[in-house]
Amino acid sequence: MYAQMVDTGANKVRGLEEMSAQERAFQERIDAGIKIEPKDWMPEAYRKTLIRQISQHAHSEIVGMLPEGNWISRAPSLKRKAILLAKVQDEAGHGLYLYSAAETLGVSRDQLVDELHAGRAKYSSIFNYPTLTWADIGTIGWLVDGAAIMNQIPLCRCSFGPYSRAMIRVCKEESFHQRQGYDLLISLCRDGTAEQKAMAQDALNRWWWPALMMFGPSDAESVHSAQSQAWRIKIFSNDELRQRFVDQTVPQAEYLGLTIPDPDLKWNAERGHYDFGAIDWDEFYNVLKGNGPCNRERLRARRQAWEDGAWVRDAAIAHAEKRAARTAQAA
Ligand code: FAQ
Repeated sequence: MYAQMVDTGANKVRGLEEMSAQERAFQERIDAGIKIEPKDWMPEAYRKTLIRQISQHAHSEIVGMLPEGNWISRAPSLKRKAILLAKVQDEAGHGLYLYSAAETLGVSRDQLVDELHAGRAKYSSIFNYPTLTWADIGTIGWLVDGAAIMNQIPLCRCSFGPYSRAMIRVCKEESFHQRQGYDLLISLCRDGTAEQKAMAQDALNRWWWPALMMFGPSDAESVHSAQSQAWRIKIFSNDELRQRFVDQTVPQAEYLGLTIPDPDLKWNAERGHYDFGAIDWDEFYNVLKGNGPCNRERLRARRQAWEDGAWVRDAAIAHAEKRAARTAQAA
């Protein structure tokens, strides 16, 4: 596939004949489906691309705890509270696997977290929107985790071993998250009152378009897709995954009796896919620049959590040092 010169996005990818012998051998390994492990030789740009994507992904999981964490104390029953607590805790775990996967590439978690707190690192645009009602919690599980799974199942087959292995467990947990969100919406829409259904519709109206933006810019605008696909860091393009997500989600909305807020949405029998309306890319880029409804609040909350946790880190280091000294004395 590589020799045909991949050109699926805004950037171009070098052909095999333009590469050094070492780069060519590396590319041929990837084309043969052999995983790259941390100690293997890799082009510097491959390493940097992975650190960029994996760390953005890790930050998304950690910042992504905030919108849902907002509702833990207000969940309407003990059962829903326990489910939500477990979900938010899972997201923390995902962040930690991902920081660990990034660390195998020679960068430290502290460096990555510093970048986030300095406002220099990206995380998913979706987490800059507010959770205004309880229906938002169901909608996040259904749409946000649904989009995350659509994007992450292929990543289980990506070329970098530690990332692909982390994704297997993450995807299993994300499936549970998606189901719990949909289950919550079934309670509101099929078993609930007219008011509860209206609350779910309002949540869908607000989250639909930001969920579609999670997949990133259109293929024509995507800066990294062509090279990342050639390296099998990405298996499918942003638009391919977005289309799959729309196709999968429309029947789920119909089952709930909810209307997707897109007048241009319609089944295209010729393509075998749903056509959908234009995404407001100005909104997307504005959120990326830090001007979304909650960007500032999210960063403030993360910095505060980091500062409040300093005593835990200090205690853990003091304990480790004491143990090491005791072991050295005994030896
Ligand atoms: N938000 O050239 P591309 C979750 C940036 S996890 C912010 O297409 P690429 C679980 C992109 O970084 C959700 N920035 O880039 C959960 C790049 O900027 P850069 C996160 C975005 O990397 C659920 C620039 O635009 N998932 O939800 C976004 O090839 C519930 C150009 O874009 C992952 O991170 C965006 N939406 O493709 C947690 C999955 N889209 O670096 C809690 C792994 C694009 O040049 C609760 N990541 N950008 O400054 C990926 O698959 C890819 O990185 C994409 C972007 C597809 C996100």
